[in-house]
Amino acid sequence: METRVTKLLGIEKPIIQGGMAWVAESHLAAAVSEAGGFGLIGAANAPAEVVRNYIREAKELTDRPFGVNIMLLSPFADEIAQVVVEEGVAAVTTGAGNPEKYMARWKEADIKVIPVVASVALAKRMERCGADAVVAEGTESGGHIGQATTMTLVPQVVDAVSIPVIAAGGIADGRGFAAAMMLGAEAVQMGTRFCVSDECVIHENYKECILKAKDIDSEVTGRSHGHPVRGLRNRMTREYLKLEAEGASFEDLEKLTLGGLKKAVVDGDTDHGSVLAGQIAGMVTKRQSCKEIVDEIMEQAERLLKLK
Ligand code: TUI
Repeated sequence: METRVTKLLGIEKPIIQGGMAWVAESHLAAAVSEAGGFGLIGAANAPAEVVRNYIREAKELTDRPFGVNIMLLSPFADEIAQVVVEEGVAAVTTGAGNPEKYMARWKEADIKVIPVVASVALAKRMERCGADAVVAEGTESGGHIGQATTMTLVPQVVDAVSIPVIAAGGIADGRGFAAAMMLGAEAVQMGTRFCVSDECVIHENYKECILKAKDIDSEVTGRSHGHPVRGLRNRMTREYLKLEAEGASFEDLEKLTLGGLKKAVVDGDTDHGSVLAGQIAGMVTKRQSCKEIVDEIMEQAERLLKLK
């Protein structure tokens, strides 16, 4: 399936893997790119040299293009913005902020720039600054989220900009893919489904939580301090939401989530850690390789879209 996004990124299939913090490392990114999609390394809060090593590792694992997601709240964002130039990555996506100050440098280095946006206003601004595409990410997503749903955000962003739009949030199969295309998207970005892929190196307990999750098992913590984050309900989110409802301070709430993602992803402590996942976790029920995931979604979507 060819779209402006497949041409932009030099890929066969318009499926991008989300640059998930602590989850999206070199093996996952390389496996998705090898499957014909576009893999991303999630820089999250990692130091620049750790990200550089991930990039070099991914280069060893695949000759296909892959990218890096830069989480703009990271204290290392400035350094990582330079590392991607030095390492010549194919594309950069950004999250949780406005990447404007880096755009000229990335464009000069011929890096494709694809900011993740949660509003029409930021999408338009990114287009004006020279973005090659945007990911319109709905509130169904896991992790740090905006307010609009994928169903409402994607067509409004599509109408507002001329650059290609990639839909994210609540997409995990061929039906979601086809629906996103109907809304005007030219690719999808998925996170939660790739978390349970064979190549994803996260702790088994984390994968089990996603596989067992039902439709309404995610919660949003942090709304009161302006950084809403979606993850699966557990002991930590229950405690967090209780304290948040009682008006606890940002500092007290932070104590509950500090290091929480590492706790869940690396140590497998899914009671006290942050098990970030999207609302679609309820539909993610099987373990497969990245190739099986990508092929199954494309097959189903092409049938639905009557391209086959
Ligand atoms: O960034 C994400 N998802 C993430 S980042 C992350 S690590 C983290 N953990 C706790 C708190 C904060 C970050 C886990 N998941 N997705 C992309 C995304 N970007 N979603 C929403 C946004 C966004 C929101 C507001 C982008 C820009 C924005 O406003 C920027 C501006 O200046 O107008």
